[in-house]
Amino acid sequence: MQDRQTRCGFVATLGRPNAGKSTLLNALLGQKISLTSHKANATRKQLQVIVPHSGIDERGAYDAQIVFVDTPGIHHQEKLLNQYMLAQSLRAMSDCDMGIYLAPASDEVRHYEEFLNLSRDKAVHNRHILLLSKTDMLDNATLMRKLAQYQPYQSHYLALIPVSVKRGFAPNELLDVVARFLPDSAFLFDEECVTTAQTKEIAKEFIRESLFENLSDEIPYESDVIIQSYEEGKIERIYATIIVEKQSQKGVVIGADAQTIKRIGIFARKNIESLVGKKVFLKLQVSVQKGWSKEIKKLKKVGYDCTDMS
Ligand SMILES: Nc1nc2c(ncn2[C@@H]2O[C@H](COP(=O)(O)OP(=O)(O)OP(=O)(O)O)[C@@H](O)[C@H]2O)c(=O)[nH]1
Ligand SMILES: [Mg+2]
Repeated sequence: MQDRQTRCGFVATLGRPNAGKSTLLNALLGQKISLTSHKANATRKQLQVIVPHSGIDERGAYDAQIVFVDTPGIHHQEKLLNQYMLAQSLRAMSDCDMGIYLAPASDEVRHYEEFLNLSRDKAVHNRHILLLSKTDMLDNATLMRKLAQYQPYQSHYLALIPVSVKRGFAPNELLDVVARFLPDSAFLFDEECVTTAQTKEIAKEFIRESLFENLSDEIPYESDVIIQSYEEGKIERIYATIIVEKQSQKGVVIGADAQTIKRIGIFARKNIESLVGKKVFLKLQVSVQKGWSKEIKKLKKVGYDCTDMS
């Protein structure tokens, strides 16, 4: 009997803000690891999610380890943090073996053209699956017209797949297609490993997600989270600081009778508890750090290292 092949590779998940990248990765893994939000620009740095998959195709029977790299939405803004976010996406385009570009079904095709231009000299340029996402938002006839509009670009993409993560999503069908293009390689990670991120980093992201969920206007964009300490034990004890730009924002985050910060804490704690499978004690405080996102040195303290942005 022939040995099963092993395949392993890095797959950048790319697209404009709010395209559904992080939601897709959570659905492929079957577990929430990446923060998601109805507000755009939620993901700020790369996150690796490792999905095992086995199958059989024209190359033979295989066991695969697919390392999906979640990235911030591709957008252009002058602020240093936004430049860092774009650099994270560009780096994934260069470093990964292949990509998945998510184009929401309601998007205009010109955005895909912009991606092709941006990725011109990158590894994923002609090595990506074009995923038409959020197809549940269109009727069938419109979806067919949309698919036809992407046909002229077929020399650039490996496959064109319509997907709705919210309705009738079949992860294995997409994983089969991804695995077909993965390099032959031994596994790079332990088989039980689902992410290269530390639990502490994911906890930070879940608290940030709660800021996006519970606060409006500019505050989610002008705030971030620093985990001061993460103590493992029968109960995980997490002490974290929410940093904001202005004194007035601190008041909003805390809220009347501290009701808002309580809500933020409960929402985040539930997600962290599901992740670690244990009770979590989460203590949040708020600190005003004016200009925290405007200087390289300050951003580094919050976890965004801009020193070698490409
Ligand atoms: N209707 C519909 N909504 C979806 C689908 N997939 C994701 N969404 C929603 O789209 C919004 C954005 O999802 P995210 O996964 O955070 O998008 P993202 O591309 O990671 O966004 P950024 O990190 O900001 O770039 C959320 O409100 C999701 O619930 C889908 O298949 N159908
Ligand atoms: Mg995201």
